[in-house]
Amino acid sequence: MKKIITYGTYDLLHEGHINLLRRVKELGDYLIVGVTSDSFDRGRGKLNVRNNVLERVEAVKATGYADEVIIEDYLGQKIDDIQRYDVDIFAIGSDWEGKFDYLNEYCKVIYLPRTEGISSTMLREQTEEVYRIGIVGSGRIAKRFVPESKVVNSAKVIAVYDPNKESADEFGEMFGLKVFSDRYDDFLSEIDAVYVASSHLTHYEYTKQSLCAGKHVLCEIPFVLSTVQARELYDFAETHNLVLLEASKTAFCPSFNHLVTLVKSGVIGDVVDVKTSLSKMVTAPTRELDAAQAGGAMNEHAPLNMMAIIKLLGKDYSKVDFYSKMENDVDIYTKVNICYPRATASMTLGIGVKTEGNMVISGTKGYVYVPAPWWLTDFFEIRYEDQTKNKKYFYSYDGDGLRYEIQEFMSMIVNQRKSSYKLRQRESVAIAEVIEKFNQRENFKEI
Ligand code: C2G
Repeated sequence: MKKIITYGTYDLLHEGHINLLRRVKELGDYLIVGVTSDSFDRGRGKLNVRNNVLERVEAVKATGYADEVIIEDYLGQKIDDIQRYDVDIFAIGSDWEGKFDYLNEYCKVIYLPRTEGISSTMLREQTEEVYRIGIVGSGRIAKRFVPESKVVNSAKVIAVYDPNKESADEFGEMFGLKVFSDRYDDFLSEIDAVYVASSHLTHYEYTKQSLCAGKHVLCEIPFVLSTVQARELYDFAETHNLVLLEASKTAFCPSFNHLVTLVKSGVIGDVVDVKTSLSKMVTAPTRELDAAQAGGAMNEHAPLNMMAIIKLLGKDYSKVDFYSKMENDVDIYTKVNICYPRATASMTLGIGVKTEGNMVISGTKGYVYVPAPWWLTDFFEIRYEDQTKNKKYFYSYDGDGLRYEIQEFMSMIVNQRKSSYKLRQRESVAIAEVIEKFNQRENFKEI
């Protein structure tokens, strides 16, 4: 029996795919089709695939050409599959001409002519709705947003708003955007969605005004500094059918998502402690050191660290204590101890004290070590008493990493999903709650 294998994403299955599968099948007696997993596609930069892996597998099966469908989940798998399934021929479309010659060592490699004039990319573009995005703020983080948005389908940044006209003009010039610096309503009237990347204390107002004008909002961290405000904004978005998402970038990053699912599935037993730290030194004058602009290590760094703790231990902590080193009314260092009924957690945050920015998740069977900078997760290791069982996980963290949160935001808009399991509204409210407790100096001690 002659066995053939072929691979693909098969997004929005079309005539080109069907022609290829038919011709591939004709090469032998038994056809195995490898369909890429969602995470494998994300890992190789395909962020815009429309159908999920189950839909794509079903579509391939429905062609009737595949005798077996398998999932392609890692680089190098083709070599394993060819040997494991004792494959005679590897066949793929001519757009890959030459790229898989290295498989000749294991089986015959055949490139079949591709069907001209049709592709998944073309179909995605034809059916794609483009959402016009306006950015509020023109600082450091806003500058990273524009290039990152370019790799996400449906997202088109067209305008910037900043009351500081000079800064807005410079930003607009740099990225070819329409510039607004006084009338916020005029800015809103030109766009469908807003990315709020202005200074902390302005987040609530800009988000509220944008939602009131019927615009979806992606808001930078810290989202807002009060629970009441957070709930009010989420409730408003919900009742008005709008997407509101906190831009907690690590929460949307594939490697961090994988870490959470591994821990949740019990690889280190019951989680008993989560320890995170993040320090970024700043020098005056800067808003991070200005109490009037809600500066400080907590407001700056608690959102990402608290997000990680909540994703791992939940939002129902029983007690939280803060220990801070203060300078001019701003915490340049804060240690936060969080008690859960059956676990503990801590965050060590600094803007004027330097520390190692790693994360350690301790469990009854082992622990996860994520080296600094844990929030740009591209590697972690699961470690056990018996070190031979340790396992290392490597990922790529593409660009500045904002593409993952932009992709989630756009996917929520396009698919009319109001909530993201990667960061639930109630989790975002719980983050605001901890920050609020600190700002109200609850269980607070100066050191
Ligand atoms: N194809 C074709 N004609 C088209 C479009 C695609 O013959 N007009 C072929 C491709 O050459 C490929 C298969 O259909 O053999 C699947 O294409 P995609 O879904 O685009 O998958 P791809 O990204 O090429 O994945 O490990 C994955 C593989 O490397 C290929």
